[in-house]
Amino acid sequence: MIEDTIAALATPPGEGGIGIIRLSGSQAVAIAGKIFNPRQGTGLAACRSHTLRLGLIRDPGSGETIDEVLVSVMYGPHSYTAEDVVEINCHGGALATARVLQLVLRYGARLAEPGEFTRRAFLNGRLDLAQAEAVLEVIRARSSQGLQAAMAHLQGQLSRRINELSTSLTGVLAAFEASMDFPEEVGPVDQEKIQDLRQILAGVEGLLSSWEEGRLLSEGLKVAIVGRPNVGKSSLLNALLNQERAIVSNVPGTTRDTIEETLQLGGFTCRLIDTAGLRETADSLESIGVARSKEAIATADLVLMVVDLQTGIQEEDRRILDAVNDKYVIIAGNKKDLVGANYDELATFAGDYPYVAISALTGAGLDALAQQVKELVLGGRASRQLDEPLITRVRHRDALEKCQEHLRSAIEAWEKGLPEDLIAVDLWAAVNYLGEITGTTTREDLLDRIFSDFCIGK
Ligand SMILES: Nc1nc2c(ncn2[C@@H]2O[C@H](COP(=O)(O)OP(=O)(O)OP(=O)(O)O)[C@@H](O)[C@H]2O)c(=O)[nH]1
Ligand SMILES: [Mg+2]
Repeated sequence: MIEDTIAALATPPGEGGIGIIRLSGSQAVAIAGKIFNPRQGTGLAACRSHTLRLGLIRDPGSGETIDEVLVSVMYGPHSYTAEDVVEINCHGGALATARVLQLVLRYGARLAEPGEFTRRAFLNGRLDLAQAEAVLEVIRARSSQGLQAAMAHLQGQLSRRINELSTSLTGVLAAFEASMDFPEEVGPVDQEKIQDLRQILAGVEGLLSSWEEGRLLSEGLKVAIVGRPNVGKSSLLNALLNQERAIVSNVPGTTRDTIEETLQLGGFTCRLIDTAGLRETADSLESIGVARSKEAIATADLVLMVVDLQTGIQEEDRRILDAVNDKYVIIAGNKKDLVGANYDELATFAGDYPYVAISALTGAGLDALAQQVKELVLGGRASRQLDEPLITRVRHRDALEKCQEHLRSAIEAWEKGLPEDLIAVDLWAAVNYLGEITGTTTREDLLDRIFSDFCIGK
């Protein structure tokens, strides 16, 4: 049981429209009641759950009025932490909120540690660990796709899948335990169970296969805009940003250094990198730029290759495409405003790569480009989006990989006819790794690490 009552500023510090002091614990209502003077009616203790009261916060020692506030009371277990929660909504001044916080600390609350409210929600069983982590994911989401995945996690989509796998695995394990404990009565483990194990393994592998997409969602996509000089790379960056960020000129070799900006493309957070036009050059500054372009290409998740529809495809374009062929590539035929609507040459050049005709000048085709980014990253898995969970955290991937190893080794041991107790050891380990994800088998130090990433007050 958690004994003490914690408190913290739950809104960002500084000036704001509102500043909230949040309390959680068995004494939350009593402590807030000591400093709160209702405008009308009875004190906080008589307040119904999930209602608001208007009143003044007064320092009982000096009698000084600190702020006029709205106080909400949410009795456990129907609250964020599953404990009694009080939120004091102050006028958003830095000093007033600090004074209110001081008062609740003086009257018996303890300052909360980072993530402690959410940690309590986990410890009280209102959220499992994957859901608690999803709270942070929701807060930090920087793209609509990322937010969608985070909300699915928060609502337990991943946890349900993990629990299903874990339940099946526990069933197999129980069969082994029974066979080991009562060999006479039960006999050897049924061959059908290895089929179950293979299915569980396939489930774990399915989750792992979503990591690539999940990683791109959580970390953002690094997109390099590459192409010959003067094809309109910087113009494209500016057009996507809606801002004159990079210098544009009709002199080939304008961009000498890489320029990086973050923006949303197709629902993904992208770090867009404009690079120096790629060509053989004797200019030493320009050749440094070209080297940097190559570096940007090497570390990019996606290459946006720009070609010039007006000049048409040239030998240099083919060389560049050859150099980027191990990446996700989208070919953008730029300056479509200058040519007719015949894109045969572009299509032939693109071959199997997706392509789109655009104009950085008029903005034509940019929506289609964003759509292609989305399709390419989702890799035709758009249907997965809604019902299949996505792995977005390194911690979850690591646990799943460990689980996968032990499952494989258990299946292998079985096929070799090795003893049951040996197989059971692997199965136990596999179950435990699944449990680490949802927090059923998680150690204290791991919890410390996870929740220290949160801000105070969450
Ligand atoms: N008509 C037309 N002109 C464009 C378009 N995009 C770019 N341009 C022009 O093409 C020229 C080169 O554009 P930049 O964006 O500087 O080309 P870049 O690929 O960044 O060139 P470097 O930095 O030299 O490699 C400029 O004069 C632009 O105004 C377009 O869609 N239509
Ligand atoms: Mg440029």
